[in-house]
Amino acid sequence: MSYENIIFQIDQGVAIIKFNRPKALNAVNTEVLRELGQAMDAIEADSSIKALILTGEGTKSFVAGADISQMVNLTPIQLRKFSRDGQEILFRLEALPIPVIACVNGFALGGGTEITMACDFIYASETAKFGQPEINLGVIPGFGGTQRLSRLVGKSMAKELCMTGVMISAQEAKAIGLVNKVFPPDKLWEEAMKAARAMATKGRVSMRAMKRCIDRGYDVDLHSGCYMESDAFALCMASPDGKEGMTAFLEKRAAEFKGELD
Ligand code: DAK
Repeated sequence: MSYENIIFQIDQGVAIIKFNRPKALNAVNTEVLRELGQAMDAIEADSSIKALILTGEGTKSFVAGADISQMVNLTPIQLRKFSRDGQEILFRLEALPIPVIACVNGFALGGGTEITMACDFIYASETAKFGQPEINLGVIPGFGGTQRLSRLVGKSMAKELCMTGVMISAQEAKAIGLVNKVFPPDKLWEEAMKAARAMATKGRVSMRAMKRCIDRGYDVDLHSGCYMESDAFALCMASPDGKEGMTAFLEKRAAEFKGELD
């Protein structure tokens, strides 16, 4: 499979997707969405991939939003498709059974911030900037921004960011709970890889169950979420990985997870 607008690599079980339109600060157009879909197909089909990192090519930008020069020429029907395709890709990203880190090396604006919020967590460079500036263009976020931001940082903070359209620094994004960790630019990639590699050694069955419980449980009441957790916990215990993890502990050795999903 060939890619022109993203770079897709696999490094010892860690998949890497780099947005690769540096001249347009990695703005997302319909081609980027199509290639992301292809990369997602490849990740879903390869059980040796245990973690994914998303980042931007170059030093200036993660993704500076949807490509305004393309969007401005789309008809309302094409725009609805663009928005639904973007939302669909982000649902797929969110539902991957592996951990996904957004490694934000610069601007993450509009669609850029929306992509980071569909990842499991965000590591950012000290130089990164986040924001939902769509209001400055006379539109609103179209890839789930009005929905995911309020769930992550609360309704009033989401309203302030979307209604003012201001950019915030990585440190501010960390203070409101959008970003997990902030690193100097030259340490960001190393730290993201370190976290991805550490998670890649964990059991695939428990990682998938954990992610589903946290994501699906977040949208239901506490009792329903806890029932979901009990079922998933019992399934993990019954799985070969669960047995291996417990046995390895009792035998004082490192666990060797096979990651059989069924
Ligand atoms: N789209 C297209 N090109 C972009 C771009 C973008 N979002 N952002 C930057 N570029 C291009 C610039 O046009 C420029 O191209 P050239 O002039 O060199 O050809 C090049 O990247 C470098 O940008 P600047 O010269 O502007 O660089 P600066 O360092 O001066 O400024 C900046 C960097 C990130 C502050 C600035 O470029 C900027 O404000 N960019 C726009 C950021 C933005 O507004 N992002 C949100 C886009 S709207 C929907 C679906 C989706 C969405 C909405 C609705 N539906 C279908 C309903 C999502 C919307 C968005 O994401």
